Amino acid sequence: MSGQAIDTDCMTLTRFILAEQRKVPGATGDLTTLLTAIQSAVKAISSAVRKAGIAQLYGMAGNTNVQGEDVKKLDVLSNDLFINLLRSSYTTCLLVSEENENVIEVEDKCQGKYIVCFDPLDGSSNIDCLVSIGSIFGIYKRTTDGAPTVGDTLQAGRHLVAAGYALYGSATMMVLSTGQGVNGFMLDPAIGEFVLTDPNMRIKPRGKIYSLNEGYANKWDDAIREYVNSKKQGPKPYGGRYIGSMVADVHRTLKYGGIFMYPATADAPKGKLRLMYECNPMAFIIEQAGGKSSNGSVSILDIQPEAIHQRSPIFLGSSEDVEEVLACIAKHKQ
Ligand code: P6P
Repeated sequence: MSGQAIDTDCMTLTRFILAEQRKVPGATGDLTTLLTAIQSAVKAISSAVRKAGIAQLYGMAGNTNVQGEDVKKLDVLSNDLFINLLRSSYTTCLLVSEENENVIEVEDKCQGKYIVCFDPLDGSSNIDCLVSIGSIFGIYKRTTDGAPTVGDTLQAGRHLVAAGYALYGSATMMVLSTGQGVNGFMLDPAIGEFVLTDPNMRIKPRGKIYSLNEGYANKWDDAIREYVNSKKQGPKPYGGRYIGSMVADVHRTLKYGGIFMYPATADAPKGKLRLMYECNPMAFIIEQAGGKSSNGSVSILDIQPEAIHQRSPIFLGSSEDVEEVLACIAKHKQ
């Protein structure tokens, strides 16, 4: 019979998460349920992201489909999917979304012990030119009793229970860590499952790529300008790569090595990227893969959050590359 052979024993994300749970004595299975809910949201977003291009192809009006029904913007749809699937997993009590000004409190009857911070569709401004975009999430466990409050969400990244991202690129990929290393899963549309394709992902100690928006060069401080300039010197200068979609830039950094940066600028003294649902989850993943993260002074994961939408400068990637830019920053502070 022709056609693609089906692996009758493939390691799906669902199977992997369950196997991880079995390694934890006394595990209730709530994290498994929660990660499965996130997986379902990502599958639905992946389908919508890919259909959006087709919708444009058939010239559908911006906000209505052929039935004249209102079509939600992709970032609104993605946010609704995350919120509804997380709520209905009975494992969460508070949600922090890039799309919502305030913390979302899950109704009593659906409450569980986890807190999820997420950017449901990061880089969505890139969708019309078909540049890869992604979803980013970080999971904490509540540490207090009684009614959950916004204070429960303000936990440093060091306390993350799990974090990961989905990349809607040439394929749809989920990269996940529950604190025992990093694993990558590719969505196989033939079976509708994420399949383990990148076990135990590790980042090189040093790469050959630097990644930041050089359009702001006149807004950088001297240390960044000196570091970036140094990467262009010598017989083997680094390559410059910048997609402008954090998930795509960080995934390339994880796969190929090098450094991703969104430093403070004169216009954005705290940088642009958000600590709780962009910087922390990505720093968790990179550090779990053997890399390094920093805000220029300390590991991203050691920053004590004060507000759910606060921003942070970020340097992320191969440990030797991050250490090099930090040495440059330290030199300029003397
Ligand atoms: P800039 C996308 O809008 C985003 O939030 C991240 O995905 C990306 O890394 C960054 O902003 C790009 O920002 O200022 O370089 O366009």
